[in-house]
Amino acid sequence: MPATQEEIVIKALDSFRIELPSWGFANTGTRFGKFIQPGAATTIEEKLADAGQVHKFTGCCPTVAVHVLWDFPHGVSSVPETVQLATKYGVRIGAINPNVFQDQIYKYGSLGNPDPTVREKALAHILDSIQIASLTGSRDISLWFADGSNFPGTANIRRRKHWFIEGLRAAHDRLAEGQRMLVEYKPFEPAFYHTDIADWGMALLMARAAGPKAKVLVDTGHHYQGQNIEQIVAWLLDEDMLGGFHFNDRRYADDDLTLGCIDPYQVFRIFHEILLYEFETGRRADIAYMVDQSHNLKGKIEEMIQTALTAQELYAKAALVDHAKLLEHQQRSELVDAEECLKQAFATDVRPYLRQWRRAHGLPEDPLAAFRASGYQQRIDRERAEKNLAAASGAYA
Ligand code: AFD
Ligand code: MN
Ligand code: MN
Repeated sequence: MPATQEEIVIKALDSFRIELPSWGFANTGTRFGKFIQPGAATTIEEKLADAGQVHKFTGCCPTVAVHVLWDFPHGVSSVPETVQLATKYGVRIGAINPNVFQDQIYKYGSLGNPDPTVREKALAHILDSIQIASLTGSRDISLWFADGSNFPGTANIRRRKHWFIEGLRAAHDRLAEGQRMLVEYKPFEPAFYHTDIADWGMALLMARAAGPKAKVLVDTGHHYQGQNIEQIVAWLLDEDMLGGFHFNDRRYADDDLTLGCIDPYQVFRIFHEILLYEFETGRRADIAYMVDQSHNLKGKIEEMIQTALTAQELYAKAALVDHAKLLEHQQRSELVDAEECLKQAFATDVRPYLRQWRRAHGLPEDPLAAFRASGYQQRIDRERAEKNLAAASGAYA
């Protein structure tokens, strides 16, 4: 007896989890300024409390990615308290994100800096982050580098490639058993002439050179217009080199908008390639689904709830593709029938099944409405307004 649509979706949702970024709850902005929100989180405790709300109402966000400089103000010594705070708010610490892009010493790069003392400092920070990961029980260290240059002729691209491989290898060799290093790529910004790890090919080569515990991290906003992201995903899956995602949506560049707000069909196609890989190989893709968004204008917790619910909905739709039928149509180049396998699944209204899953897990059928009714946002707006508005006056100083 074939599984019903509801059974397929429920099974997919039971295994789908997406990790929240601590930085998504804090005041963020663009290089043109920040719009401060009264209830924004300003401490790691507040970030974990807010993330705990998203998980409480959605049931699919049990872990929180943290940023070492921003979330561990006292470095390694603040780890035990942070781990306790995560437990207090019903979440766990997830990926550890080193920060080798905002200190003044990184003006000309971190692992790619021509000054060996800066490269050493960047490596030391990454090694500290690996130690933090061991203390928090995190599996992944997510490495993003802003390194690059703004003007032709000012950086030796090949030498920087070698410095990066040297630094990544040294870091890789200090990974504990079970830990992974996720190498993220980005075509441009903040560097506007060349970025040292600019595309999936460079990240793949860097990860391969670093060692077997290194994989590629695909940030959906880190691609040129028109790039076929799901093709990159299919290649990395086939090479067993896809470590995970930083999900967001974009209209033009690394806009860090709400997942699915611009192109939900692309997210569906990414999930489809992963689920087709699992169907064809019989292997579970060991992928970290993570959010990486800047919630500059919407309410931060509301936007995070929107993101989690959209991710669940698109993953559920992708789970409804009839893979056996699709493979047959592909084999016979029956183009319309093959395409219809995807379009039928994408067009399926899975919201009744999502509501069923939530009921079965004691969750509100409408998580956003339930959060709004909880009064949590009004409370934190009152409690945090003074320090945030003080920050607002400072933001324009
Ligand atoms: C910025 C970068 C990159 C990185 C993130 C968290 O573009 O996506 O992963 O900050 O450090 O969005
Ligand atoms: Mn990212
Ligand atoms: Mn980004």
